[in-house]
Amino acid sequence: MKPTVPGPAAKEPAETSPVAESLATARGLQSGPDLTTSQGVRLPDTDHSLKAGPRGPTLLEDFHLREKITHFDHERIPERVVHARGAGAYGTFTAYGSAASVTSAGFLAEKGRETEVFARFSTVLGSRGSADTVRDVRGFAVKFYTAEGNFDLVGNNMPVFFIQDAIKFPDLIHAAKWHPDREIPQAQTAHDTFWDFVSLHTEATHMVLWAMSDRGIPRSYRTMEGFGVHTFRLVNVDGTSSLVKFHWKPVAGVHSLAWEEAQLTAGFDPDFHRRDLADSIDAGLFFEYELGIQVLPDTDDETFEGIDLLDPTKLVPEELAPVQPVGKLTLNRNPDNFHAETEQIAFHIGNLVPGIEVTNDPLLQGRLFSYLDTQLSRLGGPNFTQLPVNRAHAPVNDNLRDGIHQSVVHQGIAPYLPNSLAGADGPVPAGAQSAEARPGGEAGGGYVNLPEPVDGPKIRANPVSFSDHYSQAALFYASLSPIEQGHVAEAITFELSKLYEQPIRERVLEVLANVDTELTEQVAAGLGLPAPVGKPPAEVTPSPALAQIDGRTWPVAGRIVGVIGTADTDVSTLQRDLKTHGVVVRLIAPTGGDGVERTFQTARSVEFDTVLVTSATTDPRVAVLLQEAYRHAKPIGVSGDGVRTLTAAGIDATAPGILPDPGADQIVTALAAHRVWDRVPLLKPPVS
Ligand code: HDE
Repeated sequence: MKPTVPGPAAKEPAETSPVAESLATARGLQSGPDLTTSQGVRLPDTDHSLKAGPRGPTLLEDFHLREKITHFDHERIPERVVHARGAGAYGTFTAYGSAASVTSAGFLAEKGRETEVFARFSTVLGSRGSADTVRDVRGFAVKFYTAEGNFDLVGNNMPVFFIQDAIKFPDLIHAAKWHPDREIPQAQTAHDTFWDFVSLHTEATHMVLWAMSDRGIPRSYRTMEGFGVHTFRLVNVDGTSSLVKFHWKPVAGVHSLAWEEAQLTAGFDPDFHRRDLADSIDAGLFFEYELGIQVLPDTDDETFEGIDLLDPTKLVPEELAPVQPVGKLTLNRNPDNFHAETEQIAFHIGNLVPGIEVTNDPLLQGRLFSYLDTQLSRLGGPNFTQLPVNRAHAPVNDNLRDGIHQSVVHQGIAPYLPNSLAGADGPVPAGAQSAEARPGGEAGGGYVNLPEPVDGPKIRANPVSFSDHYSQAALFYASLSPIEQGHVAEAITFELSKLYEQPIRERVLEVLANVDTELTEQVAAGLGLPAPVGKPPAEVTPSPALAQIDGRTWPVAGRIVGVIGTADTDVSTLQRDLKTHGVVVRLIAPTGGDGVERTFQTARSVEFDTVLVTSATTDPRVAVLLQEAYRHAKPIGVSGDGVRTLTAAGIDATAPGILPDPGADQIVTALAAHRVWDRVPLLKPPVS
């Protein structure tokens, strides 16, 4: 049963869009009141196989049994080699028109133009069935079904990457995934091979700090930033190019789980993020992000303020190049079928449209090969672009033919160019010609690359600037708020504590010593090791935009308040008042009953952003729930006899963020700050 969540009614998708039409056709392919075989033969009995008498052997001639079992045997497809665990949704991207000066891509340039999208969020390391809340990088992949063809922005929730050259990707992933002998640990970086690799391969240092920061454990896909990571090249209608970095800015702000909360959630609700996405959309509490670009001059050296723009381990601080908003994405429709849509969607960084080009970033260059290639084995052949979720909205006429699972019935006899047998209006394309060459002379608008000169000796090498592995790691760490810095130290200490090999711990400390002395000392102290002395970069100018705890407040839609009471507690007024802010209220009582959504047995703190305790109980499960909420710096409201419950749990009712008799407004104000940051200094420091 779906939970009752407030909010405006979920919007029905516009049934007129091309994707909706192709999906509607796909949905309609199976209908009718009777069960049939896949050949359409009606079946009166699907519960008994055909046997020689009730006790006899099963007969080979039972075509229904054989078809049913055979199809079942082949229900699974290979999971993605990385990013296997994910969830997705459809949405609409609306352009502000502000990008018109830098790109001819219509879906960005034309003010008000709406483009349908599918977004898939993912973890990187875990298998399909792993938990959502593990510490990991999150994928943030968006397919824009534009009128000029599909454009895929296949990004992550962190702006840099572990490696500079695609050729290292198999090494990185072999080190980061489970150990090959026992296939453990699942969806974790807290193991020897990961830290072995990243401590030997120091260009990973910057990204490792991002992964160990709060960005590695987002509260929701709704509260994650997204980044294209690489530098792209945009070209406007005049043929002028700029270098750009893509950013997704969540309207709800950046918000993360506490580490203990993330670990508990992996057990209590491994589907935490995908459930949040699906339930929120069902409730009309849509996920929203602004797309922004940092625009940088396309100079010969492809460098900006000393930052090599082809190096994917480097970011450009927003203070040096502001992120300019160019449009808004609203995710507003759940897929109907996980396999058909979320599992079969095929992203490819080479899905580009006119006005958007790639650069020579060697990580990006290798990705251009990988994505198409991986779909061939994952989706079983070259015709995966015909699957409804992958189909372009723009007309497709590609002269590609045949292959496994071909579902187009091609017409004509001349799928080649040049030809003299296909008429201009015929089913076979006349060719990707310029406007002049087209019959009727209509605008060409095809994809034409900027004629960039390419020159250089054949060589396996990186630019010299790529050898700076520490200055931006230091920049990132120095830019975090003190609370976030503490979390980084705790996370690294936690992960290194899990290693078997002491020399790897020591080597990581030596790497950290080149980033920040205090961080190195904290981690070393937590591990009981001496802190090596390194040479952190002498000068770092912090970039405040990299901190996520910065005193700002955010919209609270989608947050959940748990009310601890009895089956008789009336939460209707609070529910009504908070509903206007998109906040969900759940009653937690000793046993089930009318309006009770969780019992003391089924409730756990991780499900709630705020807890309101209204009745007296000494139930130890409630004490644990409150203690966790307190430790995770969540606002806690107290009313009536609730104060006795709080005291029994050993919580000081005068501590920061304990709200006496809070009304909806106070709860909203507290939630808008994400957590009670003032309480953090009172909590026992885990690293000592
Ligand atoms: Fe990917 N990556 N990747 N990646 N990646 C895949 O494609 C690859 C990289 C990213 O929701 C695979 O269809 C190489 C950076 C996302 O379906 C595969 C390299 C970034 C997703 C692949 C990278 C990403 C993938 C696996 C180094 C952020 C999930 C299945 C050169 C900018 C997309 C698939 C989805 C998926 C290869 C590095 C993002 C194997 C070789 C950097 C979000 O093709």
